[in-house]
Amino acid sequence: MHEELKRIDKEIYEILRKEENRKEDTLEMIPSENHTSLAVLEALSSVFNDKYAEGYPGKRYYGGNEYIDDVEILCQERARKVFGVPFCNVQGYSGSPANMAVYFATLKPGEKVLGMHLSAGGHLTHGWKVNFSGKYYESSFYGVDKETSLIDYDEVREIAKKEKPKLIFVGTTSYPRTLDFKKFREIADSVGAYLCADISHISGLIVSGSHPSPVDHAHVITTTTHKTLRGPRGALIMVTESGIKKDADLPEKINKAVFPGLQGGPHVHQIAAIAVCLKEAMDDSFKEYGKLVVRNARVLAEELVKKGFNLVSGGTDNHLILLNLENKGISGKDAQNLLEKAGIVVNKNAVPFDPRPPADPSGIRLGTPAITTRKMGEEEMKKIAEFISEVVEKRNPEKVREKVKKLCINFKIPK
Ligand code: DSN
Repeated sequence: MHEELKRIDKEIYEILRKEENRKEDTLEMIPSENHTSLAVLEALSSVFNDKYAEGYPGKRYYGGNEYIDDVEILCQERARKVFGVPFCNVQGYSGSPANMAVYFATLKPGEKVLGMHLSAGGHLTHGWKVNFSGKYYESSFYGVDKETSLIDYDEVREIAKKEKPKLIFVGTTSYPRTLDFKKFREIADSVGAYLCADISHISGLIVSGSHPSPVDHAHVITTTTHKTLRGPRGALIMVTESGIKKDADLPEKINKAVFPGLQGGPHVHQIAAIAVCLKEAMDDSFKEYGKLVVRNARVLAEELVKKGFNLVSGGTDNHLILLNLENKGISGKDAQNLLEKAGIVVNKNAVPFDPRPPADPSGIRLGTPAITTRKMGEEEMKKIAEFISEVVEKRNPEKVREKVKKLCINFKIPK
């Protein structure tokens, strides 16, 4: 593989080989990452990369877009089918620009947005002050209950009533529990707001029937395509039937927000690769995959509880686990570094009401999407819980590193 790259640019080739080897003999447990298929990677590294295609199918500003139109139309069709929505824009470069397009389409600068607080598991683009969403829009936040670490829907309702946002985001980056989209819609309706479900973390679970879908509740749905959906980096922006009912022009507004509002030429190679991942997501094996991701996370959570770990909310319903390490006498940053030395790749993460700073918080976030792609199951989850416990309790990453390598050899990344 990569023979031409090796011939032309040995330095990049060598680094690429190192990265391939790193992936192969470590456990990727950052919940927002995955291992994409070779088919997705081949579409990404294709001549589709070369084409400018500003505009939309049939209405391009450049010539030579006959086949590019075919790719984009196919990707749109597959997205509509996979998620069950009447409209999907497939040109968003990634999650943040996709959410930005939703702001552009639904709000004027200075209008109000309500999102989940970053420290409770929200995302920067849901109104955080240092982000465009908090700088150009007036944001307020809901969090989680101090006792249960669960979203308190009554609190969300009260904040919405007081703040009267025009846009509400439901979507999380470190919330291990099921989201009640129906309740969010009721809250949005009570103040006349748009509801945007940002399902970036859980879109693969939704497609596989392992998490309820927001399709009957949200007006707009955004998702990245590279997390549980297991595609290339990229994004989808969907409008539902009820979104069109609320504003018949919403699809057109989303399209205009993406181009010419925010972006120039779409990344056609990315769109082709998204189309491939959506085709893969239609296969029955993907349904099975989503179920296994959740089952693996639950087994891992149960094993970690047995080993005295403190799990935020006590467990998980989805693909991720948030560990509060305060009782283990180690910070999230130190735990991340030690685990990495052992070949277990996780990321430090704030826990709700974290007394520590975001750069060195009390928790780590781990997930099962990538290790499930490697076909690991219940038995391996038990071993991994053992490894994590050994590293955190005994601080002996070198010893665990050998065991991780051995495990990885038996579970090659599918090509
Ligand atoms: N960076 C993503 C994550 O890791 O959850 C969110 O955008």
